[in-house]
Amino acid sequence: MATLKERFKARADEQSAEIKDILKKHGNKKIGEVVLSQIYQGMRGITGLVTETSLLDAKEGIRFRGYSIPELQKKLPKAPGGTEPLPEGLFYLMLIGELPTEQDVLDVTNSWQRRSHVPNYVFDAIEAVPKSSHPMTQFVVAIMALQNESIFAKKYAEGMNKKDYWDATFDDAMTLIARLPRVAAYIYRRKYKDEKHIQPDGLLDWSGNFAHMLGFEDESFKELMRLYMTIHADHEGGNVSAHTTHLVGSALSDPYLSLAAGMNGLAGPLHGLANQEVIKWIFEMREELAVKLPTKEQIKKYVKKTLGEGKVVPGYGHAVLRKTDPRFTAQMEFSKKHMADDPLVNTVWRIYEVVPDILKELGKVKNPWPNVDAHSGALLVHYGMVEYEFYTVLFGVSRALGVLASLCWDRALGLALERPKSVTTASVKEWLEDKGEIWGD
Ligand code: HAX
Repeated sequence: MATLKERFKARADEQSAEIKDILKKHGNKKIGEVVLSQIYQGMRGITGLVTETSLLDAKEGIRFRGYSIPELQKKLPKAPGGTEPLPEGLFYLMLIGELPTEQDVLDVTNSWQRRSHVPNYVFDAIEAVPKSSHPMTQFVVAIMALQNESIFAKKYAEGMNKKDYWDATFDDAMTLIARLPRVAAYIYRRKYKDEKHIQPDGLLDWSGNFAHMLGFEDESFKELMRLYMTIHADHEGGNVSAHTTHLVGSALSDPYLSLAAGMNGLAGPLHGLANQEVIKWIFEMREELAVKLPTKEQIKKYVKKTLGEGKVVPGYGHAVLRKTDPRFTAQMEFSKKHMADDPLVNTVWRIYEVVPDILKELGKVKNPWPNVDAHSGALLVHYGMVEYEFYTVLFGVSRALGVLASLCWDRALGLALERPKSVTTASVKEWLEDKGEIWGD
């Protein structure tokens, strides 16, 4: 029976041939036009990247290889007795493009188990930075320390044929994903649990084992981790973490260097760090109001105060989405099932009833609806994970699945070094006065 690597290679060869044909026939077809404001405004809406693993529709939300989150919750294999999808299955889907069987998922779990040993010098590297360092800083330090193991870097130094880039990238991606839960759990236990580390359990799936190493044995927390790791994995290619990983990888920086770069982007408050900002903001609101479950009126006042201080409402808005994020909805459904009476979760739901109207009133916010980060923290607090500075690391472990599956595709398709054109305002002014071109090489 073909291995995951062999299946991936077969799919990639098929796709490469298809792309060659498409480019031969349609390479000069226009895909849209760019207006001046877009280059000053974060390249919003400019189609300029190929990412095979998922596609974001502004109204529908994310689809992974054509499947929505509710569809994946039904169709992907589950842990024994569980109801949430195993992220191993999503990784398989993103890589191969087809839904996996139970056996395919088991094979991924086993492969990650076999590759999961973290060398001691990685823990030493984490120990070398102060405990007070942000968990995302420690996480990136760990990824950089793991880079010593890169097969891509080693083979490139030995003189690898470009036809083999995908092979070394695949191995690095698999090994890196296998090791991330261990280093993330180490950082959590080091910083928050008196350095009482927990050894991995080789009988558990990837997320179940992660929950175990973090110190959470409750089966419903393990289910939450499976859902969490699935829904945070990928959001097409233009978001900061995915785009950065792809950009750095396009210089043939190995998967470790590329992922570390992407994780530094995820650590920004307008991106992944928003998950910690949401809970910090709600905790501060509850403290100021001295209540566990603020009323809608109290929330309204607090939101207006936040906006008046020139801050954003964390967890709301999106650069592409124009409706409630289906990742928010999936978490809401989970909390209705497991913790419907939790006051913090109810606060999140009340905020959802109040914030969109206030943001709409501002007249400038393109998407007043909640994103993935608006809900995740409340679920974690429910199970006792109150250390919100750690939340973005959880997001990062999951995001590695998507961006590394994409990196395998980048190398298998031989995608080019990314090098868009930039301009200066002086050159724009000349162009506007018809005195010169703003594009060139
Ligand atoms: N609260 C207050 N103002 C907001 C806002 C919010 N939640 N969302 C957007 N705006 C403001 C913008 O700051 C901008 O104001 P200025 O013109 O004064 O600069 C204006 O509305 C237009 O912005 P936009 O076009 O609607 O949004 P962008 O594409 O520029 O930015 C962001 C998208 C997600 C960065 C933005 O909505 C935001 O800052 N949200 C809060 C932070 C957050 O939740 N980030 C996580 C996003 C999802 C994600 O990546 N998760 O990892």
